[in-house]
Amino acid sequence: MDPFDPTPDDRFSFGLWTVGNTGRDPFGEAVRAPLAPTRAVAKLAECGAWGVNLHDNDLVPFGASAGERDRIVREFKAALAEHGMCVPMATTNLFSHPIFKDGAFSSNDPKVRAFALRKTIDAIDLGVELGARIYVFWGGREGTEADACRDPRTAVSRTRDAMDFLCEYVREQRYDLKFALEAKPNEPRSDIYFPTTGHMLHFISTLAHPEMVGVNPEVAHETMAGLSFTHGVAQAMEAGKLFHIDLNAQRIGRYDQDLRFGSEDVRQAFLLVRLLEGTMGTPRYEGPRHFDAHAYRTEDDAGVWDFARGCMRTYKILKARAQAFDADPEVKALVADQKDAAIDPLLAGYTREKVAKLRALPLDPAAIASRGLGYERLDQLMMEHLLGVR
Ligand code: DIG
Ligand code: MN
Ligand code: MN
Repeated sequence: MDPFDPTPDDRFSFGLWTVGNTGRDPFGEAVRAPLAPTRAVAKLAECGAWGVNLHDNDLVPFGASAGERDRIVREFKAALAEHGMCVPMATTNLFSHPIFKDGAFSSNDPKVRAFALRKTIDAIDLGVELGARIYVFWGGREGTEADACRDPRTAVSRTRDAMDFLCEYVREQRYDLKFALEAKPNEPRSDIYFPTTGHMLHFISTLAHPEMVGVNPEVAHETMAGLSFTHGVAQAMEAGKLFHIDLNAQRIGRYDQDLRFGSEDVRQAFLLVRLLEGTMGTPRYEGPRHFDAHAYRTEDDAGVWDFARGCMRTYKILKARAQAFDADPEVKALVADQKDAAIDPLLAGYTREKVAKLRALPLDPAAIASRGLGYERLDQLMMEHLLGVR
């Protein structure tokens, strides 16, 4: 067996909309035929994926009758059972239909906000019926071009009202479901509210049930904002709020490319996998490894599955490289925690005595500053592990 072949233990998942992306873009029509959800399940299972995610309308067309919905769900469940696939995450499409052209929860029109709430409640029911335990909110249309249209504080308060309402719905239904909020700075709106994972982490702290809500950071979105994705994910992990993650690749300064995982900034992809897999001996991320990405527009159907296999294979190669890197004795020596029995106790847990001791410490700034840190050697070692020569 190829060590980089995916297994269900890797918990790799894809959205129906990812492998089902038909290649339509603002400048061209679809280049691939639509992919039936049941075929997506079969093909993803064949590739070695563990789970498949969906927006409500990826599976049940907008406006479908109740009978049509039940038939589609029955067929989809049969495909999941036949291929041993699960549905780890579900979400609502609150961005495609023109009704959402000025947002959903933050819209100025109460009828739009009501429609968005109702659509989300129905989509939550669908996700739970399919076994989802995580529910993502991506507010792709929650934003502005003409910023004078509303006080941005109103957008925040309307979104909080909606999230608190939906948390209460999940509690009353006794659903075993957590919410994960996904940030993006812009596109399709000129500015999107809650533009980064950091904004989301604060927003969660203002909710009625913050314990039910975490984040779903995406590589491309934080990169579009010019931020370190790994640092944002680390802060979410440290706060116990990394409930889900959208893995892909992105070149800074461009539209949301949603490229195959690891296909752009390999160093950052390596450092992200090292963080998620805890190869430093630190706590690892236990949630789904979800690829929110799609194949190049140049690709045919076969290319779509090359894309899916490439996402998972690159993740597993980087995991093996990170394991080797953190097992390297020279690396261990360079990143080892510096311990100082006299100073460490003074650095947390304020007391007046500690102030006096800090003031009495014989610290020589010039001598301390003169120490080299060996980061050039460390980073070269990382490059050599990455390039497979060590
Ligand atoms: C875009 O990055 C968003 C939508 O694809 C979806 O709502 C969410 C789920 O991962 N990501
Ligand atoms: Mn994206
Ligand atoms: Mn995403």
